[in-house]
Amino acid sequence: MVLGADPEAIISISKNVITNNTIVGEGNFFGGGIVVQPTIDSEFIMEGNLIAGNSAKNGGGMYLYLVDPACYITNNIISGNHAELSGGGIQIRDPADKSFLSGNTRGALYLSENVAPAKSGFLPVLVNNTITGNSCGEYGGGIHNMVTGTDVLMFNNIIQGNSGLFGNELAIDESDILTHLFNNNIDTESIEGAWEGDNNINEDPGFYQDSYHLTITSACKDAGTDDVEVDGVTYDAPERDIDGEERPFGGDFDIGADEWYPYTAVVESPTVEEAQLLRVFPNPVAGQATLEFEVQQPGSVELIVRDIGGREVFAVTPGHFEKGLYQVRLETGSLKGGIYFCTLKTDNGTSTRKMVKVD
Ligand SMILES: [Ca+2]
Ligand SMILES: [Ca+2]
Repeated sequence: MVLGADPEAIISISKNVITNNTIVGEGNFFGGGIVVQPTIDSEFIMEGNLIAGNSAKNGGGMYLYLVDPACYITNNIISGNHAELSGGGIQIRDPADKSFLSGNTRGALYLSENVAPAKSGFLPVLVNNTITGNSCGEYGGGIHNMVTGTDVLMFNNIIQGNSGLFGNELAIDESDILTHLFNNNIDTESIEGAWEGDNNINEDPGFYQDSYHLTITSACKDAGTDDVEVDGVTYDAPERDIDGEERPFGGDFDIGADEWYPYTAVVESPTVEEAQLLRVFPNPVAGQATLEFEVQQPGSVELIVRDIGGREVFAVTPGHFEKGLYQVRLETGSLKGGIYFCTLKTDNGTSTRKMVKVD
């Protein structure tokens, strides 16, 4: 898509699902999932999108061409995209690079910006994205950064499990600009090109079975940062995660698109017609209990666990839940042995289950 807007406008692309698109042919094709090319220098925000399973010659997941480098890309999941050449997940590019015209090609997220420095003084920022399982045949399995006109900042991102010939996770072409990397989960040994930064980790992300929600033992929990300062400008991490949940939860910001909460949406639409409103398992329980419940109509949900004396020992505060099946994981290790009552309140009614804790 080509976006035209008032220079004062903010262009926003959010909460789209862009999957399984392919561009094929003999030409030099960019952006299997999405091509974004603003025509004038508006600020650009891209958040909460799922871009998966797309392919192209370059920029398998996404090709982004920015006139003004001020862009904020956050809470996106970019997974399983493929570029025949470079930028399996994302490619960031500068139109001054004539190779763009001569068929020299690049890979999955393809970000491009103009040679002119940002009027706003802001850098392109990638923060709290989950970029996994992308691949390409040349530069940058996860991200290929070809920008020459400005520094680029990446923090709190998971960039793991991508593969490319040069730079499995990240390839950086230009050594005259700086790619700033802070608090990412990335194997920095595998980066092709020059970068600077600190507090990056290289750990198994510890995903839940949906491959982007974090589990309770994930190394990404509380390993992010609330902001990063570059050249006197402070860049903030997003206030909410891909689920719309507030950041931070617990001690600090998490790395990736998900902020870990004790509950997780596990499927979007339940298929079990006669699903019980609330299930508790295992039961009896000694360690971690799972409380599973179905929300049949979008609305308010409250989950409370009380001991036999009626004292509240655990609660998920009332909040808006979309239709779906959810699981709450409850650590019962600190609870005394005995009988507990788990109560789910939804707009449709109340469901209570007995849970037996054994020491
Ligand atoms: Ca946290
Ligand atoms: Ca979350």
